[in-house]
Amino acid sequence: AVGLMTERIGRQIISFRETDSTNETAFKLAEEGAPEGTVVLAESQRRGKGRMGRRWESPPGMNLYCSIILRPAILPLQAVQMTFLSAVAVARAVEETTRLVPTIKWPNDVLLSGRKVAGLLNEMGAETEKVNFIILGIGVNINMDAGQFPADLRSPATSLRMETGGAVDRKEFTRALIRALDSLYAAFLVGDYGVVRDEWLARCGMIGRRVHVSYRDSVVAGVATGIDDYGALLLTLDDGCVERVLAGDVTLV
Ligand code: BT5
Repeated sequence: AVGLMTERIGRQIISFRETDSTNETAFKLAEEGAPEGTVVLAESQRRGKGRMGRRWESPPGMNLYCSIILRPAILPLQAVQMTFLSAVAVARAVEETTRLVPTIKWPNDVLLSGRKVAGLLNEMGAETEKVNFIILGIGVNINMDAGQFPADLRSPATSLRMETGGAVDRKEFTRALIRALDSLYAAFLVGDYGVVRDEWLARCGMIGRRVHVSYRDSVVAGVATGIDDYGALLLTLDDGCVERVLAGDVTLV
């Protein structure tokens, strides 16, 4: 399909009625040489993916499932900056289309009223020291109703419609998201990652708060004080030491 009049992202948009996972489709297209900025959209996913083998609920006709191919000249270590970029873009698009003010939860959630409205799953095709491509995977619950979530997600998850009380135009949201991604990515490419980081920190609901981070069998407790350029959450422990947390699930305590 013909794309939007953006600089890079969305100049080519490929839409599917159904895929296993837009991330997997985009990954294959990227390996076959699809250009930077290609956007893969699907009406539904048979096996929408979350992190660590988890599932992303992807019913047809009401939400946004999209994956974007980027080819930034960065080190694999810096790839996580792209997750922050996509979180900020989702937050901007939510604000623009609904006037609601979302918060970001490290590392990859966007929340409304403390409930997850969007999830991000970025994947990378890389050699040892070089990123070949990055897939930004973005799932946003747009018009899903409470009853359409599996029972265990009814309280931790939400949708734009559940928060605003009215249907939200999916096309309009998608356009707002792509424009936000395009402009943040343009800033990123000219060396302005600081813009992304500062807006991410301003929108992050947990900076300055006491949190628990659990990863596999261990839990670390401390005050979330920031993020570094490699995506780590900076946690000030009770003894004053700063710990860099690279992965895990955070809860406010
Ligand atoms: C994520 O993982 O939040 C990443 C989700 C990324 C989804 C997009 S959709 C387009 C692209 N293609 C893909 O295949 N994936 C990406 P994680 O932090 O691991 O959270 C997953 C957990 O969120 C699940 O275990 C559930 O508890 C919960 N969950 C599942 N579906 C949800 C939904 N639709 N809304 C809110 N929460 C959900």
